[in-house]
Amino acid sequence: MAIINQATKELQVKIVYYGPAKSGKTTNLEQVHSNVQVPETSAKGKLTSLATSSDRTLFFDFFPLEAVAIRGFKTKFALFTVPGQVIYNATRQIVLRGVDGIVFVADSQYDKMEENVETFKHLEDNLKTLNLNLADIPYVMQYNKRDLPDAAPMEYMDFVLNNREVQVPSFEASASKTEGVFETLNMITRMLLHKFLSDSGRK
Ligand SMILES: Nc1nc2c(ncn2[C@@H]2O[C@H](COP(=O)(O)OP(=O)(O)O)[C@@H](O)[C@H]2O)c(=O)[nH]1
Ligand SMILES: [Mg+2]
Repeated sequence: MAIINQATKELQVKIVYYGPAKSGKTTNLEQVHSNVQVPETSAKGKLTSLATSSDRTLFFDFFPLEAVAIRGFKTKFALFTVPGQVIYNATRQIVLRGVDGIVFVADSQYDKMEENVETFKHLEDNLKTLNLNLADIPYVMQYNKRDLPDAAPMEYMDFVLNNREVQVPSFEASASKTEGVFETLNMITRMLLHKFLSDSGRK
């Protein structure tokens, strides 16, 4: 769950962008990093690359412009991406540790559908290894690369990837043009804040 820093009165919320290789996860982070509005008084974290260049995990954190205070704690968001290739599965598991919310970035092209499905299955398996259950974690779907001519219809994407008991919000995006990037991020942050508010209300 979210990390609470009593000294600075901050609540750090971890969001992981997960998906197959080359679906646009890094592009999402880069776009958020260059376009996000943060209060003048707070610094935006540097977009940082962890580990080696072939096994890259990217992250940065920021306070949103309207930093929401939950019980006196300012909320800070930390965004992570995972390396796409299956050979880096150990890294993907490490990145998922302590995750609060997930953005699943799928590639909309027809010939990427199988890879999307497999990667989603891996996500569920990796969460299980960490004793986490996807059903308990807020997540949204982002169908990226809508600008490409062989993008499958949104209904088809939802049918293939978002067909569980509870359908989650899904967004179309062309991340390289910033389209859909903030719509996706706003929804997952809203869902997380809602969850923390109702969790803290219950205690
Ligand atoms: N046409 C198109 N290309 C994109 C889009 N988003 C990302 N890309 C490209 O897809 C490639 C892989 O993107 P990247 O963000 O590195 O994918 P990652 O492996 O998921 O991190 C790069 O060449 C991006 O420029 C998009 O919406 N449309
Ligand atoms: Mg990447």
